[in-house]
Order: sequence, then structure tokens, then C-alpha cells
Amino acid sequence: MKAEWFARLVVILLGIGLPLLAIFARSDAGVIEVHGKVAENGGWTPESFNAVVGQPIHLRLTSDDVVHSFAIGQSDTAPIDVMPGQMADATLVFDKPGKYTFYCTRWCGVNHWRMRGTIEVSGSSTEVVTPTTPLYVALKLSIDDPHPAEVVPVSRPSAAQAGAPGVKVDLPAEVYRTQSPVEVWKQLRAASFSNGLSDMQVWNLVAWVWRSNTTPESIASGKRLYSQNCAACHGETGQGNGVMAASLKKAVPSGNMSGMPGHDTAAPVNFTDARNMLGASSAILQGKIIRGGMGTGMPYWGPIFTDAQVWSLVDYLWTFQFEEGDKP
Ligand code: HEC
Ligand SMILES: [Cu+2]
Repeated sequence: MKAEWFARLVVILLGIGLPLLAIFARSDAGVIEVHGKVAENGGWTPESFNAVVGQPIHLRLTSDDVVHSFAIGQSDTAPIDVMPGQMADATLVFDKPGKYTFYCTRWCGVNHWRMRGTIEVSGSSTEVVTPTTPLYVALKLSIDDPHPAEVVPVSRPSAAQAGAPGVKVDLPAEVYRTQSPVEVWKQLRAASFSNGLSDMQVWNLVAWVWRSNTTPESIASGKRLYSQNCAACHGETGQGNGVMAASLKKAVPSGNMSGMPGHDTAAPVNFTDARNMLGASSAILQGKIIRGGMGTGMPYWGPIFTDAQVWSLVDYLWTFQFEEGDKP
């Protein structure tokens, strides 16, 4: 009698196994079921949830439309594929309190980057978290102003071709970070040591200053991040012609951002255009990456990338202007 009852239960379980599991999952207080949808249809649900330092939270991730991927900003955790009709389990433990951003890493549509949500982590940690002030804030730069280059080189400057034999300039990272290539070019041009050099040779010195303040590792890291996060708009070759560039204009939703002066969507910047780029300091580019365009179509990446990752992107952007070459 008992055995038969048990057998029948197993059959029922087998028959309705899947929905039953889903119900169990939802009723389990420790599990959060997260659904992904393209941004136009609502993005992540729930869009935000809470956690406590040191206490694991369990997520069951699934997609209600196309393939997405789940990742946590400013962390090393590998992205998790989020597939329609499948559940992916993940356990997260946070060791520091704060507000974390989770986001989609798959180009699921033109508004892909808007697929973001937040995790509020409370609790205490022995480690003191001091947020770094972005350079553009510390320097009070207006990163939305145009920064045209007053002078441009006749061809692409090359670090490997820098200067004439015997001429060597070493300028510190602070110059690389806070001054534009044009500003540095003008200073080097005015210096007496460069009297015998052509304008192009001085530009090569500028390329060398830029090159000598980056590392091959940082440029390689920037290149990887660029391909995954930026190329769809700015183009693999940096020319502002990525696959999403054309649909960008109509992609920005109407609502609180539309109709505001100066907040129209723009074309993705062409990083190979010397007339624009050589007038910008690294601090301006870094600021734009962190804060975004606030309605121009340029996403904000501050909560997504670490400080080192943002700088590696800046380092990489300069390779669209300067021939890298080996350090001379
Ligand atoms: C969805 C499209 C899109 C993506 C993705 C995107 N950008 Fe942009 N970006 C733009 C647009 C549009 C502009 C021009 C408007 C502006 O400057 O706000 C821009 C401008 C910029 C600027 C300002 C350049 C200047 O001359 O001042 C920088 C720097 C930049 N992007 C870097 C990046 C980096 C790095 C990434 C990837 C991490 C990225 N962008 C991803 C659309 C995009
Ligand atoms: Cu997505």
C-alpha cells in the first residue's frame, strides 16, 4: 500500500517534474530567480536585490527571449550564459559592502548596454573602501566641450621613429594623463633642443611620450575590452563605423532624455580622426568613459570597469593615433 503510493508519487513527479522544480525554486527563500529580457522589454527582473557581506546568495538565471549573459561590474567573476528555456545556477558572495552593478555582456540589441541592475550589499568589512575621485572631477574638466586640435601631423606619428639620434624626452605619467598631445607638441616644439627637428619629428617624440607611459599588457587588456564593449559602436578599427552605429540615433528611448538641449544622440566618435583626438587629454577620454555622454548614446562604464581597466582602454584608444613601435 505504502509502496504503491510512493510509486505513484514518483510517476507524478516525473510527469510534472519541470514545473514542480520551478515552483520549489521560487518558494525557496534563499534563491532569487532572475529573468533577462532585452532592454526595450524591461531588461533584468528583478532589477535590484540585496545581499549581506559574507552571506551567499543563490541565483537562478534564465532568459525570456534571446541569449544574454550575466556579469558583475568591477569584479573578476566570469560571465554566466543566460539561455532561454534553461536555468543557470550561480552563488554570489560579497566581501565588501557597497552598490554593485550587474550587466549583460552579450550584444543582444542596440540598447544592450542598458541591461543593467544593482545589488545593494550591506554589512561591514575590515577593509576600508575609499572610492577614487576620477581625474576629470579633480581637475574640474568639462568633458562635454569640443576639443579640436589646433595642429595635426601630416602623417601618423610613430614612437619608433622618435626624434633624431641623441634626442630623448622622458615625460612623466602625469603629462600623459593630463595634457593633450597638441599641448605637449607645442611645448616640445618651443624648446630649444628641438630646433634641428622637423615638425613630424616632434610629433614622433609625442608618440614616444605616449608610448613610454603605457605598457604592452595594458594595451592588450584595453584591446580585449574594446572589442567586447566598444567596437559595436566605435568600430573595430576605431572609425566610428561599428555595426550598431547606424541604429544608434533612433535607439535612444524618448522620455526624460529627449528634448533636452544638448542631449541629442551623436555619432560614435572616430578615434582615428586626429583633428578631434589630438586635442583631448587622457583625463577627458577617461572621464567620458566613466561618466558616459548623458544622453548622447555613449554609455557610462564607471560601475562596470575597474580603474585599471578604464586606463587600459584609454591606453588602447591612443593606438588609433600613434604607431606603437618598440620602445626606442
Ligand atoms: C552604444 C554605442 C557606444 C558604445 C557601446 C560606446 N560608445 Fe563611446 N561614444 C558613443 C557616442 C555616440 C559618442 C559621441 C557622443 C559623446 O561624446 O558623448 C561616444 C564618445 C566616446 C568618447 C569621447 C571622445 C571624445 O572625443 O571626447 C570616448 C572616449 C568613448 N566614446 C569611448 C568609448 C569606449 C572606451 C567604449 C567601450 C568601453 C565606448 N565608447 C562604447 C557611442 C558608444
Ligand atoms: Cu543582453
